[in-house]
Amino acid sequence: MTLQQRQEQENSRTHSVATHCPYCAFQCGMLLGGSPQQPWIEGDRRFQVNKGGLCLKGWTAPETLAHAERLRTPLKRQPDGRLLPVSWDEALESVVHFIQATQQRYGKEAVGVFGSGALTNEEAYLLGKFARLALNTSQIDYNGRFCMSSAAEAMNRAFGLDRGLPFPLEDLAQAEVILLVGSNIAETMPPLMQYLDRQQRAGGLLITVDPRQSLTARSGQRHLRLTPGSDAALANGLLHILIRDGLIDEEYITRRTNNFAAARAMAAAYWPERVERLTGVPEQDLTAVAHLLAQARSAIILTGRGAEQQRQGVTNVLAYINVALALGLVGKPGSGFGSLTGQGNGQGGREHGQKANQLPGYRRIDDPAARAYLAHVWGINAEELPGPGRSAYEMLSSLGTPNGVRCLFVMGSNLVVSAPSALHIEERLAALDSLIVCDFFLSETARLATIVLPVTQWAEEEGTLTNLEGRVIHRRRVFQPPAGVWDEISVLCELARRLGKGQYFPFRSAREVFEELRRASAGGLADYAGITYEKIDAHQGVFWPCPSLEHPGTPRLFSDGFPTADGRARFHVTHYQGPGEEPDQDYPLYLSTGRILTHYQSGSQTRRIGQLQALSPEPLIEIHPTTARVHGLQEGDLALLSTRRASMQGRIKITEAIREDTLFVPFHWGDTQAVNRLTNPALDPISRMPEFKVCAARIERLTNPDA
Ligand SMILES: Nc1nc2c(c(=O)[nH]1)N[C@H]1C(S)=C(S)[C@@H](COP(=O)(O)OP(=O)(O)OC[C@H]3O[C@@H](n4cnc5c(=O)[nH]c(N)nc54)[C@H](O)[C@@H]3O)O[C@H]1N2
Ligand SMILES: Nc1nc2c(c(=O)[nH]1)N[C@H]1C(S)=C(S)[C@@H](COP(=O)(O)OP(=O)(O)OC[C@H]3O[C@@H](n4cnc5c(=O)[nH]c(N)nc54)[C@H](O)[C@@H]3O)O[C@H]1N2
Ligand code: SF4
Ligand SMILES: [Mo]
Repeated sequence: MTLQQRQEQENSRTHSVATHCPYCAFQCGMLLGGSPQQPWIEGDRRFQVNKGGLCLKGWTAPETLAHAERLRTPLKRQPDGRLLPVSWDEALESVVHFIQATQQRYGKEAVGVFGSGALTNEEAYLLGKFARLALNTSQIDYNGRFCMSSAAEAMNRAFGLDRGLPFPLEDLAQAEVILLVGSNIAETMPPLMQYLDRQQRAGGLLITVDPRQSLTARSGQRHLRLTPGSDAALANGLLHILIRDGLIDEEYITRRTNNFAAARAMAAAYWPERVERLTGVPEQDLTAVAHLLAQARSAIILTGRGAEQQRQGVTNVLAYINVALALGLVGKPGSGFGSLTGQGNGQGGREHGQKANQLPGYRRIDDPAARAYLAHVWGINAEELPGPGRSAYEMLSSLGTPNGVRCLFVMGSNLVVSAPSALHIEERLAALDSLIVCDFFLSETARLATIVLPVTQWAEEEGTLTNLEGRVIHRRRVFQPPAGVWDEISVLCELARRLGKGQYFPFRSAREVFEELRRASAGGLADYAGITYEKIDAHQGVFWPCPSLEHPGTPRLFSDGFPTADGRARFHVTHYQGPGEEPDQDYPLYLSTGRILTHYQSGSQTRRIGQLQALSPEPLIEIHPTTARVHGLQEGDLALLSTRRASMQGRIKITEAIREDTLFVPFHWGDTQAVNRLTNPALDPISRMPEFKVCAARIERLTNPDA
């Protein structure tokens, strides 16, 4: 390093800004400086959550800022089919024209909005308001439906409130036993592992439940390698053993819960031999885990997408909550139940009104009092507010149909890669009158758009996000956005103005939107009324609910009661149903999907980062050695993977860590490498979550890859 280079680096360091990572819900604090072309980045040691740690995705995140493929001008589909640059004025005028033409012909509801857990609280709030007030449509939902909806519904039903972790992360380090269900933290939130490491160094036990002995499972003391889709049976089996062996907390159950009798009667049918047959988990392992949980002075049960992204995702989560309640864990320090939120703002993004059934502050759109309150804040009549709309997959399936959405506005999702049965979704998108996509890259979805609007990225805009603990944090702006790019707040306000609704969208900054969000959420379950940017900065974030400026925020929930009608938590009857598709002669294996360390979600960002792409250039199909042998497959072979819906090509990765009856494929790739062309869109009846985690599949060697 020359002297000049060293001096420049020192300059960057001293002029760096504390901000947060663009990706997952752990929202690591980072110091970012230099320039978009030559960024300087370091983990923020002063931020209590990650304590300086970053994963490889965080370290390389600044590369997206000055990326050569960055969109810098709006694009418009030409009569000859090409997407060509146009001015902002022409693009916005076209968007307004498309919206109005569709609404005049087919009614207000023919315009739909698809939002994202990647948006800041301010953007998510404004997008919900834009749909209801500027577009007058009920048709809005978001990609979090594919992520947190099962856990959210289950926690709402059992506890009366959904905050992914109802306790601070610090509690994880204090727990004697952690039961981690269907989550691979070591690859999906690596800096979170420091809490589990501390827990284990202090003598604590980590027990994992996963069909794969994942990187995370390997770091724990016990692993239950269950059959995909059998979580409810496993949890009911644990409850059965706890009751049988007299290990439940009778006093807690009587004092703090209701409906236990129904759960007890249900659990009677899950005797361990039966559970062993359903889950493949040996009876003695199940018994040992039940006893370890019961003997611990403090224990935490956590679920991730493994148990939640199923046709019975809500039931699965409720079944694990039953276990936590029977042990009296919920509301005790160092103990409890939680679900690990996924997207950067997966928590805040589900609180402020971009869900089909929701108004800001985690209010229900079908609740007359909530409607009256929001109408008052927004200065309209409650009758003008649309009712509940369709959930994500149902809206996407309706595209271009007679009563469906015909003009779709997408902000922050690459849904042709990430929605289930993706070929069907592609067909539906093609049937639209118009598709408008706001993104900073030409994602697989943006490639299909009528209009593409280029927007700012994380480090170029200010806003708040709510991390997996319910801690509201401040993402600061570090760099000027490139010329030609608008931030989402300006896009929404300008569109509203051109649609004749400008009086409701007078915002000039994220802070101004946040001021209205505070009022809109006041009195709701997710109450942000007492949170300000200054307070966040002074305290490394503020936990909601925070109803007043004097209020310190609420790191720990449920210590003295539950926000339910009777103040008690509720047990549920959680019978095991099995997955929507079981293996059969034609499709003899289970296929499960998920994530690997190097890529984020649909890969639209991380597949553009050289280092990450070089580490994982293509999807690998994980298969057990015995199964590989039976199918004549060797490491590195190209294989054809098929389900009842479609086929894809992928390379074989042989691993002892997976069950013999199961294959695992990450969903980070598009087009012919998209595993979502294969997945089953069967939906959970309550959360409308698709069954990403289980379907029936067949695998064969590809002798002629080009055919
Ligand atoms: N590297 C990386 N990190 C990410 C993301 C990313 O895309 N890449 N995305 C972020 C987001 S939005 C999310 S939602 C989180 C998700 O984070 P995780 O939930 O940790 O991730 P997944 O890989 O989807 O699933 C976790 C595990 O579920 C297991 N599983 C599969 N089927 C079953 C089953 O039937 N039962 C049980 N118990 N387990 C099963 C899989 O084998 C897998 O190991 O990650 C966040 N972090
Ligand atoms: N098979 C299978 N499918 C899955 C899952 C699975 O486990 N298996 N997991 C599901 C889960 S948990 C999730 S969360 C979804 C996520 O899937 P997607 O909704 O596709 O999420 P991303 O890949 O993050 O897509 C975000 C897109 O928006 C852009 N973007 C990022 N940030 C912003 C922003 O702030 N503003 C705007 N305007 N654009 C932005 C990115 O460039 C990218 O093109 O996938 C789901 N799909
Ligand atoms: S763990 Fe999540 S927030 Fe932290 S650096 Fe990695 S992707 Fe970013
Ligand atoms: Mo997610």
